[in-house]
This record gives sequence, C-alpha cells and structure tokens, in this order.
Amino acid sequence: MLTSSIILAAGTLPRVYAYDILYLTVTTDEASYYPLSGTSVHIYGNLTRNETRVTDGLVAIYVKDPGNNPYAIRTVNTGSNPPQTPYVRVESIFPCDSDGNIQYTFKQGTLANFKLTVINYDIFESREALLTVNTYDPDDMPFCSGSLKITLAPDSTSVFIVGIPIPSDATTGIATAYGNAYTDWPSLGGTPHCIEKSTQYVIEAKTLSYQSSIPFQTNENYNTTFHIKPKTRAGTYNVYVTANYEGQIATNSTTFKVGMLGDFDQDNDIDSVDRIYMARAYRTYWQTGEIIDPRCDFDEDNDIDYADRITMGRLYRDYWYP
Ligand SMILES: [Ca+2]
Ligand SMILES: [Ca+2]
Repeated sequence: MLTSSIILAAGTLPRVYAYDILYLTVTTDEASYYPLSGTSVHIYGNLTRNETRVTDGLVAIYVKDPGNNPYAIRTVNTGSNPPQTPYVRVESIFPCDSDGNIQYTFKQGTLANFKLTVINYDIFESREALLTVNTYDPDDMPFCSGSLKITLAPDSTSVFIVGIPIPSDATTGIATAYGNAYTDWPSLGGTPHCIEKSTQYVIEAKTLSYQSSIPFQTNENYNTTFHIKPKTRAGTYNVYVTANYEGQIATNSTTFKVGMLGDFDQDNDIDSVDRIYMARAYRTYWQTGEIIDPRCDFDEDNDIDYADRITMGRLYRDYWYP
C-alpha cells in the first residue's frame, strides 16, 4: 500500500519518479527445525525494483548462530550474474598449505588453509573488502568460517590465506569452501562486491554419506540451502540479506530456530513427555522392528536400541542437571 501511494503521489508530478524502490524479502521454509541429519534449511526471497523482479542482482545471505558467531555466509544471484565488471573481484579460491602451495586433503582436527586471489579493478582508488571463507562438510552442513578485513590498493592483485580449523569429529569426504568479498558484514549493511567462488577439498578420503537433496523449488528469485545435523547448535539463528543493485542498497532479515535434540514435542524442554516419545518408539521397534520416529535413533544405525535410550537419558539429565 505504501508503495502504491508513493507512485500515486509521484504521478501528480510530470512523469517524475523521485527514486527507484529496491526491495529485498527473505524467509525460511520452516520457522523451527529439528536437527535430524539431512534436514534442509532453505532461505529464499525476492529482489525487486519498483515491484519488478531483478534478474541479474547479487544477494548476500549471512546466518549467525545462537552464540552470535558467523555460521553461513554466501552470495547468490537472482537469475544470472550481473554483466558489469565489479570493482573488487574474488578471482579464485584454492585449498592450500600454510605456505600457499595447493593441497587438497586435510585430516580431521588440523588446519585447512584457503588461498584467495582478489583483484581491485579500480585504477584510482583503494577499496575496502571483507573476505570470507565458509566451509561446508560433505553433507552440506556449514561448519566453519574465516574472515579478513583488508584494503586493496588501486589496480592490484593480492593473495590472502585464510585458515579454517577442521573439527576432529568433522564428517569425512569431499567438502566445499566458498570464497566471497563484501563491502562489510551484511549484518552491518555490507553488500557483495562480486560473485561467489568455490573449491572442493577432501577431509580424509571416504565415500559421501548423503546424496545431495532434490533441488529446492521456489518462485522467489534467489535461494540457498544447507543441512543441519544432531550436532548443530540449538537456538535462534539470525539471517541477514543485502543487495546492491546499480548503486541502490536493500537489506532485510529474519530468524529461524534449531530445536534441541531429544525435545520431540518441540516445546523447548526435555521432559517426561519427550521420554514417552522415546519409550513408545523403543517398544514399537522391539515389537515390530518398525522405526516410528527416526529422531529416536540418535546414533543413526537404523535401530532404536539400548544405546539410543542411554543417549535420551543423558539428554534428559543434561537438561535438568546441567
Ligand atoms: Ca519437550
Ligand atoms: Ca540406534
């Protein structure tokens, strides 16, 4: 309504639009997720100018975890990449050792390094950039990110190395790292400098445990998807999106929740009601062999046995006697 009244008001002037209205929406497919392995979180929305979809814009999507730490930071386009050459561009990202020599395999519990080559095409001015590297594990779960705020000299090509610690319990297999450059953190209004670059690397060699899920269908013009797991931190996640389209900036934000493991009725506690879910699933499994609630198979070995009951007991104890 606000938009149309502005256009009407502008219509009283002779064919003058005071300014274009760039607008960015953002939503998630669920308000709350239970952290079962393979659960997808879809974040999507529309970038529009004067209520028309922008088909060649870039959108920054930044997710902060419940501890306010960077969780995922990505740049996606709204159909195709912008045709213009940006001032600042991430030319490439490669996994490497601490000296910058290409290295594709990293062991759990060690530091993986990523080499970013960044160009400032502006021949007159130096440019500020926030460089980010965001690693996703072989199951598409974001697990770490590193960042660097830098000033790029005019007309220069620079190389930076960002280290990412690989958790000792990281899923092994082929993982992905995404390299991006922003004007600042999207939560502070920063927008993408350029399109995203990515590279693959190996956390110990092993076969993939999950196949990629079916592509997400949405009518909106941008989206990103990642997976969560039982070890994903419970709580509220903040999502920030920003875009700079032909000099205009639009921002928006939303939140989603990741539930507690063992909180089957999703009412933010692990109480006797949740234990009833567990007891029922356990009993049914031993009577019929059927898994009526896969969430009760905590160790994901296709049974609901004593080991799973012990896990539930521990979650219950940890909740009441932290
Ligand atoms: Ca509960
Ligand atoms: Ca089990």
